[in-house]
Amino acid sequence: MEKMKRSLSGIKPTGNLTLGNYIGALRNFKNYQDEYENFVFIADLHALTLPIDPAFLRQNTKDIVAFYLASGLDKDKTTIFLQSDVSAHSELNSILINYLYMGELSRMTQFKDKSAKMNHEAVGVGLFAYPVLMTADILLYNADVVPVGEDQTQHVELARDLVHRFNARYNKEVFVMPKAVTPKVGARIMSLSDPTKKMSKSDPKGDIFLKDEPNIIRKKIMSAVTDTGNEIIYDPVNKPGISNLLQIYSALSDITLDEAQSRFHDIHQYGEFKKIIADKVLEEIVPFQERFKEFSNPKIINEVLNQGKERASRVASRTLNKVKKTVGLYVHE
Ligand code: ATP
Ligand code: LTN
Repeated sequence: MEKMKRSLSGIKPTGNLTLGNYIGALRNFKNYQDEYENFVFIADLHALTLPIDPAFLRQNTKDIVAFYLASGLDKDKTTIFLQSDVSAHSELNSILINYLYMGELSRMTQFKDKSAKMNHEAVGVGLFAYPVLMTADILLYNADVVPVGEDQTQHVELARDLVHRFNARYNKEVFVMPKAVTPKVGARIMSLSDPTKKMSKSDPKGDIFLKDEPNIIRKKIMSAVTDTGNEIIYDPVNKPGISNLLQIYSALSDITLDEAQSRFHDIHQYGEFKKIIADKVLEEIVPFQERFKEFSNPKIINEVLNQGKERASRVASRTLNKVKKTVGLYVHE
């Protein structure tokens, strides 16, 4: 029998999840739980790469577990776990950090964007080495596919470079080559108040949070920045605001941008257009929020994480041992 392919992804608990996280990543994870061995985790160690309040981090972590369950992930089909619960992530990180280069890490867009806002002398080593840990996350599970939003594809490319380098150096296929998979529409949802910037949970600009009350969500959509004119067309350069709303509609309706655009052919008022977008978002998010509330229960969360920890640790320690042996670390019984 052919070996089942593996999928792995994660979200870091740095803040309240946005509609961007939902469309670009979260809602796609469940697509892999029937035909793939699916691993979905909370990248809590990654959340430490910038200063964060401990209580906030803990709350975000619990929320993400409930969000995962609310999105349709089933704990018996998907291994849902906490990165810090599986020590192999940190151990493989300590090994792989020697196989990636300062030059390539300093070219990472996420690092450049985040460190640009800081005093150069005080940029944390963890922020710089972020993609090394992410590479360890992916390679430990021999993931074939990594479903992510567009901003993470560069990190997955780096993981691919490392696989080439590592396998060539030891002349054997130690690691499986991973591939980033982004959604056809909605891989980069923009801010509603500034559609030239990415919607982001740690740098919110009037963005939609998955925990927002429905009336707030509607208000935010109705006051989204739009463009001059009155035509509803997809033109991200000249009409970034309208194009972003079309992306949201198209992704949530599972239709192409062309189809979405043609549905609005006869609408020439942005207010009317925005109302339809708001209805679409609420139609999806309101039931999702209800499920989220049901799953936000410490008993359920602990049970999911305990089961996930056990399954993930088993898979990860196998890979870690293989790597240790490959590089010459002495593995004994
Ligand atoms: P931060 O602001 O802390 O950097 P973030 O909002 O960018 O966080 P991440 O935890 O980095 O979120 O991302 C989780 C997943 O959501 C990733 O797969 C990422 O690509 C995706 N994602 C994040 N923002 C967007 C967006 N605006 N549109 C589509 N996908 C997104
Ligand atoms: N860097 C990712 C979170 C993340 C991740 C991963 C995603 C950490 N490790 C491994 C996919 C695979 C982010 O969303 N910012």
